[in-house]
Amino acid sequence: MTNTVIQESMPTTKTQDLGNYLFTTLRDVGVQHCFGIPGDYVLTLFKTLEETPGIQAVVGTHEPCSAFSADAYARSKGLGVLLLTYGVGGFNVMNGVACAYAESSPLLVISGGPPVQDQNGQNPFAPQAHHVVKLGTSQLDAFEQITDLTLRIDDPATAAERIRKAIDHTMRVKRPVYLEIPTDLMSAQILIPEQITQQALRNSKSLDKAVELFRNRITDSRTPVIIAGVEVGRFKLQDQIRQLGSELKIPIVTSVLGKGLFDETEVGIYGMYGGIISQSAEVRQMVESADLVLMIGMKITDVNCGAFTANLRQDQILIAKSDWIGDGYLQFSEIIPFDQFINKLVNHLPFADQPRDLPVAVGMSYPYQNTQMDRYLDVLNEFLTAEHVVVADTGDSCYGSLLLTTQRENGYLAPTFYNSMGFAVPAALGVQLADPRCRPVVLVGDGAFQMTGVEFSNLVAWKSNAVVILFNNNGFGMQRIFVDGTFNDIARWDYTKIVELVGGGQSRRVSAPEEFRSTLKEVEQISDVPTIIEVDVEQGDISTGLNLIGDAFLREKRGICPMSVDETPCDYQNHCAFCRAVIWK
Ligand SMILES: Cc1ncc(C[n+]2csc(CCOP(=O)(O)OP(=O)(O)O)c2C)c(N)n1
Ligand SMILES: [Mg+2]
Repeated sequence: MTNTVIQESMPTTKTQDLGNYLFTTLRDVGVQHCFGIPGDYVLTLFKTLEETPGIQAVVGTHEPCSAFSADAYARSKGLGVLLLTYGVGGFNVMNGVACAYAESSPLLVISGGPPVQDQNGQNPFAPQAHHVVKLGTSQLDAFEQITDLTLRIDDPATAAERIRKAIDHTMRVKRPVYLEIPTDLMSAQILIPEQITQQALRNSKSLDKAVELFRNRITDSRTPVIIAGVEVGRFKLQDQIRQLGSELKIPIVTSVLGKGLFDETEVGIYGMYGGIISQSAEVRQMVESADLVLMIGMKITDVNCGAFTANLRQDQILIAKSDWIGDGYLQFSEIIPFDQFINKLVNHLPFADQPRDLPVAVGMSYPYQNTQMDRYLDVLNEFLTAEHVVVADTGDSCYGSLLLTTQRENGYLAPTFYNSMGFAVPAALGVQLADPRCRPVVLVGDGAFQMTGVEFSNLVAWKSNAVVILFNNNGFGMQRIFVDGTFNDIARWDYTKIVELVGGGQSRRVSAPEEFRSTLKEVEQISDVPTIIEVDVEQGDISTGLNLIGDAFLREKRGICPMSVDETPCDYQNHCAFCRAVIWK
């Protein structure tokens, strides 16, 4: 039997306003906020949204901000929604949607579009509508490159089914989907089938074989380790992975992109592994010496392998992720749904008596005290509790904070793979609206803050208690370690004045770790408004985390093996990292 998706639809009986159907369906799957900026191509939908109870619009300061907010919301809630006007709105979010694609975030992009009859109009006398760049199809075509599926509504008879398909697909594949709704159909009465798109997955022989392979290899292993990757969070499989770890006595670490999937102080969780950027030398040693490494939901990216320093052999590895279930050599030929596979594996527990014991906890606290950034991060580490989600922007904020110990499930959020600047301040809004019980701790550089920091305005408007920590090192610090020049200098702003500009929040400025500690103590007590703390960092000072990964990347860029410290080829002769050996060969 094959693993086909069967879609069925039943005869239609009733009709409903399109917008009303769209927003009530979204609300029924748990979406309470839609992010975006109105424009005349989408105003009708914004009005319907306003009139629909239980779901509301969050209007950003700039569409790129809305995209990051919706991405963060999607990662936390399981579905995020962008609502945009055509052209100016659509093209403005493309970087954020690309980020969501790269980082496997279930983001539904809904854009208004030109009326149906205008879309492919060849009439030379028809005036071209504003915001339409080339053709009425251009925006949809562009989104094909950065989404998993593009759909346009063109008929009231099939509109409901397409809306349902767009929502289901986004939630199933955990990637962005683009849905375009022409202005002339936005308030159309659409036909609602009694039952739409039922999906059934048949059992598959490959699924059973894959479970058997994993079971046998785990049973034979004496020192297995699980690396839990980002997809474990997207598919919300943390409990299943915990169960695997505890019943089979297998220590669990996360990958770099999976950082924060678990409370990092939890029993059975041993921190983050990523070659040179591992949370401690002991974590690295434990993973690299394991006789079986179960990579579960882990993307194979340069950052995830610690810039090619992850020292794992192909024969050590078993892989289970959405596009590959198998070992380091062979993938099962049929696509097996990742979550179905994990659930089936867990349902067979325990496989046999496990003679193993979990290792004792390994050192994980922030281990470096070398630089000013290290000392700031060390102070921050003292303050992190089960309430905090660390939201890190690209730059030293991200690479430095990888070595923090977060104490909450889903306690770390960053664009660690796609690495877009400008993510963190808007993402803090998204993650807190998705989960009002969390308190975001935003780490952002001065450069990234200049891109989207004005979204602090919405943190104020939505009464967030986020703490925005802005590391001001006078420019693009991370770029300086690769190639420096005046292009890495940026204008010096008085960042604390943002609270005057937007009319709310509190601000502080500190210039030494001790002062940072007393300020954090004070800010802990501020519960009703966001705070921004500008932290002075000497130009050129970077954290040990950034130094380690930056150095490995620098070697790779120069064609030197990142694994060999003395610049001679390593034992593996340019096949040093598992990612190169296994996936890229
Ligand atoms: C949108 C975007 N533009 C450019 C870059 C390239 N880039 C990566 S890090 C960086 C500098 C970041 O500066 P800042 O936010 O101040 O953080 P720092 O490196 O100083 O810690 C730049 C320009 C990027 N990653 N994303
Ligand atoms: Mg900077």
